[in-house]
Amino acid sequence: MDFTKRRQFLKGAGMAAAGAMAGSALPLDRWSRYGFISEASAQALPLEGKEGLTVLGDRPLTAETPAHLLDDEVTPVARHFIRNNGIVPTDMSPDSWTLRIDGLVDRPMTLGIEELRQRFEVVSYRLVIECGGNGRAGFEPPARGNQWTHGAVGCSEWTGVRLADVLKAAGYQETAIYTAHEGADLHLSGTPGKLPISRGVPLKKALDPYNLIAFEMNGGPLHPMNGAPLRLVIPGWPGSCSQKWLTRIWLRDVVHDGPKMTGSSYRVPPYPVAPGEFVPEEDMRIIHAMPVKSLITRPQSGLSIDTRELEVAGHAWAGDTEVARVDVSTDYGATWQAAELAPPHNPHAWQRFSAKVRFPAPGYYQVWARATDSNGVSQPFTPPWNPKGYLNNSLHQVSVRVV
Ligand SMILES: Nc1nc2c(c(=O)[nH]1)N[C@H]1C(S)=C(S)[C@@H](COP(=O)(O)O)O[C@H]1N2
Ligand SMILES: [Mo]
Repeated sequence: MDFTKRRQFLKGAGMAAAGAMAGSALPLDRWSRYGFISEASAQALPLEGKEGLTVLGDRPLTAETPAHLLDDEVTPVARHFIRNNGIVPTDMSPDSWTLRIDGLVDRPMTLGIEELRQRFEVVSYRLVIECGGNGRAGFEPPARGNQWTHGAVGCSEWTGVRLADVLKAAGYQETAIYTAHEGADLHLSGTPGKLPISRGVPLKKALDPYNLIAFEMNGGPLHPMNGAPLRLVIPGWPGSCSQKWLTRIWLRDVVHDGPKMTGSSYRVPPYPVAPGEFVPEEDMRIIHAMPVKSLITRPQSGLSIDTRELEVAGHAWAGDTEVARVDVSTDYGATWQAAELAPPHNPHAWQRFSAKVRFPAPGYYQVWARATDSNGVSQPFTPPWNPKGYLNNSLHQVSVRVV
């Protein structure tokens, strides 16, 4: 992190430069005014502690990470993307935070963060969170919504308690089939009590032992824009299932129908459609596991090199399953070469791949990567078009000029 630049930046924004610099204790009171501050500082404030992100929008704040800044095996807090749907809560203090577990449970509970730590086993996992709309910018004709390119994805190390353990302790009932998640952020209209987003997952997925109710990110506090002080992490499914600023989980005997669960939100047609084709809303189906995908994080696209050999590297992940292989091509898919592929650090972590490629002659090249999951399903060459522009897992490519 370039501290000098950041200090100047903060001065420019008319703010004290102390405090957040150390990077450990984030000054929550300063962040928390987001949503109630002038437009000039609206962009600057929430991005404190973030580095190199591309802001797509500021109301709500959405920011993605350029592919070459996602090279780390564990995504640094500063480089984890931000997808807000509403106005960030004003109070994120961990000491007074409570989580309510209710609905179809035998023992409804209200738990503080310290209580969660005491009562349940605390575990740390590296877990991929990817926005369901990541890659939307690649659709033609364009799909409305945030025009994410490749960087609405991250794999940080999350520490917390297992969602499954908490649901078991609450005694989920036989009739419960779906979770419903609520957070403390507010609808953009500012209407008190109106939620911007409340999603859920089938109980079967909720009981996956790798879902966390997380209170730490990479061994420190959660970043305010990533859901401090408490969030869900439901890896492998659209990021929207991972409720930030988590206040309540209730169990239901119907498919949850909260904001962004219904209509065409996070839904795709169950059959392939032509680009631009109209799909009736009642045909749209809720997205479950995310498809197999890979991202080239090295080299940065646009590189010029004066050697014939180059190390290509990145990550691959595959929703609820594992990546079995990654192949790379430097000739538009005419020939392929197997990359080295590491096993995941734990289930639902992304997997590192790398390959040494050779360029036969000077010129312009595209390097492509293509991952295949353990079911033998590979990434498509062309984004499978759908009305809301979800699940673009087509091949990532970077360009290289050999001089
Ligand atoms: N309370 C709340 N939780 C939320 C959201 C939100 O707007 N409010 N956005 C969701 C979406 S759409 C995504 S992709 C992820 C993004 O997590 P991140 O911002 O920490 O990267 O958070 C999810 N959880
Ligand atoms: Mo998302």
